[in-house]
Amino acid sequence: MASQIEIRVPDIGDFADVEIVEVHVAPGDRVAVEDPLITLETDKASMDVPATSAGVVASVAVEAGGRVSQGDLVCSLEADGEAAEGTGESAEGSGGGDTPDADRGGSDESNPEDSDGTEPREIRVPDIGDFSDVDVIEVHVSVGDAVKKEDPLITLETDKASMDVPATGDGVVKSIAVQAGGKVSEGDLILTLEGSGGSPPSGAPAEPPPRASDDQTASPEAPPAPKAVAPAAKVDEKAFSEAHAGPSVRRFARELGVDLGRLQGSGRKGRITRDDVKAFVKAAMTAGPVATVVAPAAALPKVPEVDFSRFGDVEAQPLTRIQKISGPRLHASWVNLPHVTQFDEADITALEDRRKKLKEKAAKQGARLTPLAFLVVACVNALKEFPRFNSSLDATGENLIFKKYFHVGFAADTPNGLVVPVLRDADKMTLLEIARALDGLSAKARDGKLSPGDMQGGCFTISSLGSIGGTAFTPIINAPEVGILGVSRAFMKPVWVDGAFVPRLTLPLSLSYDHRVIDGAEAVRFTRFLADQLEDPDGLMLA
Ligand code: CAO
Repeated sequence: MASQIEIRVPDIGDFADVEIVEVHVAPGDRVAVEDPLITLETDKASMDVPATSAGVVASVAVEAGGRVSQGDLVCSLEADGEAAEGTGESAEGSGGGDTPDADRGGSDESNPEDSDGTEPREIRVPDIGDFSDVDVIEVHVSVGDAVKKEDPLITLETDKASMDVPATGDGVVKSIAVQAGGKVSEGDLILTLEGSGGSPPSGAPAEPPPRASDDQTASPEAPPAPKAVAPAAKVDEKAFSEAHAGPSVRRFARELGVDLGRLQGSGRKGRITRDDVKAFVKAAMTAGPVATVVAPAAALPKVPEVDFSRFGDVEAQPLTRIQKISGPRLHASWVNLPHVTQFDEADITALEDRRKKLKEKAAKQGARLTPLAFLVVACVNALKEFPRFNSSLDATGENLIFKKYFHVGFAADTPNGLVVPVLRDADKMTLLEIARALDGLSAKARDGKLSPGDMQGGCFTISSLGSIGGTAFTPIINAPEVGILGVSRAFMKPVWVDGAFVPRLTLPLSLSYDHRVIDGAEAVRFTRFLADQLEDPDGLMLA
């Protein structure tokens, strides 16, 4: 039989008037035993008040932002069956072992009165309620660090609460007895402090080291914004422990593999709520435009390691320097950008006639005229016609940056690996200037003499395998560019014209594009435009 019970704030140590930072339930919600009802936060700890009985919430007596003390009504519950034993459901209840004694979150120094400030003082784990063997998730100090009263020394986390153990006085850390990943109980030694902290020993930093949250912006692995990435990516434990969230939200995030350090809270003072975690997971699952270029590779299943020598003779060769650089970039683009490849064909019969006629003349002027030079001109015209192809997503993934310049990169095969030199301001060059620049940069690439500047600033890339062969391929976008044109070998194709097949020289085009930025219809318009350009050499050269 269901019976209505009142759930009240249990014993929360010496605290009174504690802030409610989150209310997790609403009337009508079904809760199970131990489900968090509200989260309280003091300046030292945050804690959940859990349901001590399963049932349906009849009414909620508190709201986020409000304050409560021991015995205050949290909610009434239509409890399933007999009301649970436990005491948290009434004013007399103690709240069982769920409540860290946050007032004592401050650390105990042994005999502080006796200390003259120069004797080493032991700092031990204070009263942490009924908990024992609690996880140390972070140690904030190192030997030699000067700490001030109230500086956090370590962070402890149970499945119900996380709490800092702060220094209760100034001093310099002489030795540390705990480590992250270890477990502690009340009374365990944390560290010894000596001196009053006024002057740290030589070599010691004058200030405590920055916390993880301070140096996030400097870390390429943990950009401050946008915060949404794959939820299963490796969790940055430091950032996780620093995140402003209550125990139940932490537990929820742990269950889903979400790195709280990557979320921005929508709650008061930036607090991360359960809804923030849900929204984060949803964004990651739908791979929306907020997904960032943060490699989720850590979450990918691994390729099995094989000892090839078990099956025959082998020889190991290290990757070249260029391969070591380009490999991760290609991988980053492959896993972060939703690639689609649009195939098309251009009739280049007339263009090839024209090129052959011009080739010798061009050679006399120091230019080797290959189809690639014409492709650069056609691509510049297409980029002008379809400016989204000449754009990039900004770091937030919410804005497109349109480039008003036309720097075209081209993939070059070199003995050391793939490089992409860039033709700057290709729109301001004549066909012969483009041909000469392509040749000059290709020679530099082959000789390994490209400077970093020769490979920067590209807006769009052409990868031409036409001199080698192939019929089509799916090039990987040179991110943060949004498109790349693959070109395969031109071939003779019988085309039905006016009642008869006629041979036409046909150039296969393979355009890969970032589907977050470009729609399929726009992509095929782009390749059609390119084909039209290449099919009209006069127009192309006039342009
Ligand atoms: N179809 C048929 N023939 C083609 C062609 C095509 N699509 N493209 C070029 N050719 C011909 C050229 O016309 C030239 O013949 P002629 O001397 O008779 O004119 C011949 O092939 C050799 O051209 P090339 O390769 O010397 O010059 P290019 O301008 O076509 O290419 C460069 C220059 C640097 C792009 C090329 O040497 C190269 O490195 N290509 C490989 C790019 C690559 O690896 N892409 C893959 C990247 S992803 O892994």
